Amino acid sequence: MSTHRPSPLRSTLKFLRVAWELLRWVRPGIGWQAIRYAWWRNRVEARWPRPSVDSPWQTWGRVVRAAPSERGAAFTCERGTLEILVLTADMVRVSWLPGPEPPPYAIARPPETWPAVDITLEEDADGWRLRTPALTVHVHADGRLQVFDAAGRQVREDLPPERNGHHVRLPSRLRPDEHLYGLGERATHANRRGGRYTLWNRDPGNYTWGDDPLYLNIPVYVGLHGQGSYLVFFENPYRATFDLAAQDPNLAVHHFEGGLLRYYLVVGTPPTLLERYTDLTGKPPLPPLWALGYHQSRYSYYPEARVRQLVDTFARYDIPLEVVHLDIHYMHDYRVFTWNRERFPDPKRLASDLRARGVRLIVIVDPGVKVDPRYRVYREGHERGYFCTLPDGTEVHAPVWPGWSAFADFTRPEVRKWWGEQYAVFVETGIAGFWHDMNEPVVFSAWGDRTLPLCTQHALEGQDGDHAAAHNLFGLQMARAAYEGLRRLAPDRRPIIISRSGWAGLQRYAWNWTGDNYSDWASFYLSVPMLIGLGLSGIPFTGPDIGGFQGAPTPELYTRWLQAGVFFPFYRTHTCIGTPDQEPWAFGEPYTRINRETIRLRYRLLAYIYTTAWQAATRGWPPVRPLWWDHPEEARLWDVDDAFLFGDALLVAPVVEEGARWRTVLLPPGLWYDFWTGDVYEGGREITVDAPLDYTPVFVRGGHVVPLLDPAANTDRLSRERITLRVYPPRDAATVTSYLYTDDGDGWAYQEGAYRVDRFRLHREGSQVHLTWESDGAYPWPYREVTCVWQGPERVQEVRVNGTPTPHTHGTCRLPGPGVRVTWVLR
Ligand code: MIG
Repeated sequence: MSTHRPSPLRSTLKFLRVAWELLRWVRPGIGWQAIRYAWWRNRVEARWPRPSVDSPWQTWGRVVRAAPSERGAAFTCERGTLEILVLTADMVRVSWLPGPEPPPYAIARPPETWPAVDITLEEDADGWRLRTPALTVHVHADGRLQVFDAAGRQVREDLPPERNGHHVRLPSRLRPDEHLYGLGERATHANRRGGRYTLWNRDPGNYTWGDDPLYLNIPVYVGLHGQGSYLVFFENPYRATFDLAAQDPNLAVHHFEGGLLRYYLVVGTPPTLLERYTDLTGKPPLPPLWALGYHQSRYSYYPEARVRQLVDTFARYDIPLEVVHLDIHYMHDYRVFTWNRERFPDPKRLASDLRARGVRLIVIVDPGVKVDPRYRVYREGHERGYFCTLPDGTEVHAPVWPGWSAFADFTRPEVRKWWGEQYAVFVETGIAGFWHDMNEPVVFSAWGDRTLPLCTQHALEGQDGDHAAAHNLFGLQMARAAYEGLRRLAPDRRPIIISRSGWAGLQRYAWNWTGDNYSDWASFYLSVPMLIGLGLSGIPFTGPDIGGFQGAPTPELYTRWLQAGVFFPFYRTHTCIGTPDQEPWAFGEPYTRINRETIRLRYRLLAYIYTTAWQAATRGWPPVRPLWWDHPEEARLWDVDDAFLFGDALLVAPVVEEGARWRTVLLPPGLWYDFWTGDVYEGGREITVDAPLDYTPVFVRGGHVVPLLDPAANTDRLSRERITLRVYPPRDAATVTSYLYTDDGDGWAYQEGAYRVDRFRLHREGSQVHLTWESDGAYPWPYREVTCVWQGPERVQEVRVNGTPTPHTHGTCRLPGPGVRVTWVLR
């Protein structure tokens, strides 16, 4: 059987590392708990074993007949049924029955609610063809499926699936040039082809290139080749192994250790794929604006005086700061939903004092509830029977930070409701957001898989199942419990939860961060393909620990990482316990000065970044995108791991090499401007640019308007006094549209129309460049002063605003506001 087994040497090293951590930082007793737990877990797993799998693999046999169904077709096979459901013209759902219905957690929109699609079913000598206006599924008599786009190009080919007991596997044929992206969080190249991946949420300890799996696995990927692109999502949360041409160079084998073989296939361009996938699994809610600011964290800032001092120091250095994170030491003995009153005697006061200075607090929340009858949360959960049990009803206890702990069964609605209510203590205290850690779930186990016993029972919304069925859903349902609780507790605010683990659909409730990386250049580099992969898996809001978690970054590494992080949706420095200081000023000059300017750049870009968040919320498009996002036909871009697009207009080329003061960048086709120097480049080729320590190369796509805020001072960082519109003229007559989304920055009034979208359309006509500025929505234009900065290389002879010549300097002028038409007359 092909499950992932770490080598004995590796597990021993891991054990020693965990034991060392425990001895050093927790209390000696917990090392014994980890040994006792592992021993107990082995015993209970032996007592309630998983069903064995030893029959030979069997296909579904031949397809013998087909019949149209309500919105698709059912194909009767010798040993089961293939059911194809058409959800949209470009998305079908394929189910190989029999098999247990998956728990209802990933899908945000049930099949019967999608508008009807025109479909036809035809039979010929070669099998059956199910056609929609956008695709054709060709079902062969042996159970093979070919999927074609509207132009008749084959985009995907699935071979006959097989089953063995409760295991199922699907082999798919890959084209020689096919590239595969996604699978959630992966410590590898953005193109996952050639690897073998396990889908089982896991705390790897610290990780680097090649470690697999990590905390957040999602069985979704985008396939890209010369004939087109598609997305496939397997709605099956069981542990799985995806061999993406690791063994056979042209075969992907998807093996699930249980559950129904059901998958969704979408055919289209990359933006459509993500839009459809998030129509299916849900769009992320629009985050509050403040969450896009700069976050400072460490394991852990305490006591209160140190937190205050931290905020003072940011102010003293005049470095913008939005959020401080409190790690596990704020709790009383690691009891979740409590405060250590010696370290934090008056958290409410602390929160309001910081708030008065424009700084918010986010606290960590772990799922393990300390087993202690005198502790209210445990007592309540225990008395109501809300914690996970074994088949005989015994509560499952496992050691985590608080020692022996119990784990709520988040797959029950009443348990989620109860858990969600616990956040009241923090909401009343003025805590702004929550950081969900350890929710794979991970437990301290001296050997074996560091999670709950597989025979742990979960309700799964009444379907009932064990931990093999529910493990990958634990973090997702914990995030849901918190999100739904916060919507009730603070109905006027947009919840912020940052979750380490999760599954398909996590984006509906939470952001993510990429866990315990290292403070080295390789891990910095790795953060780029990781974010690209998460974005293509439907998780747009994520970011790595800037500067690295384990170890100490060199000043240069920290500075470079912070520069790249300006363009990561979640922008947070975080570091482990026992590491040296990792604040933006901790490395002395010239780094402090550079880091200050870097974080200010984040704030200057905030209106643009907020607009990328709005695109994520409305279209499902990740802010961090691969270079091929709008040029999937450009094969040269398919393997780029060290650059990315950020929103519609920007291309970011981080400096991921120590000592480098220049780098090469492969530009996608089109016209590109250097954000810093204004130099103009024709894309579709590789260029070499300067990359001084002061900044990271960034490019702007020709035809775009980039809004920059102009915070007068740190304290004024979210001010809407002044805005600059940088105009990057296009090369030709084709009109390019740029968007700027604005609303209150928090709350839900935007859903009642209190938002605005400003659209800037640029096009060139002979020796003139025209900008039209139109707007939608009821929210008033908030900026008092608008400056329009001409970024073209051409000399400007005259600028006309609504036809009237206007004073300008090299094309740069003041604008009255929305609704204007501007013309630059070039020399
Ligand atoms: O076992 O809460 O990934 O960000 O600082 C370590 C302490 C537990 C792991 C998280 C990390 C956090 C740390 N946690």
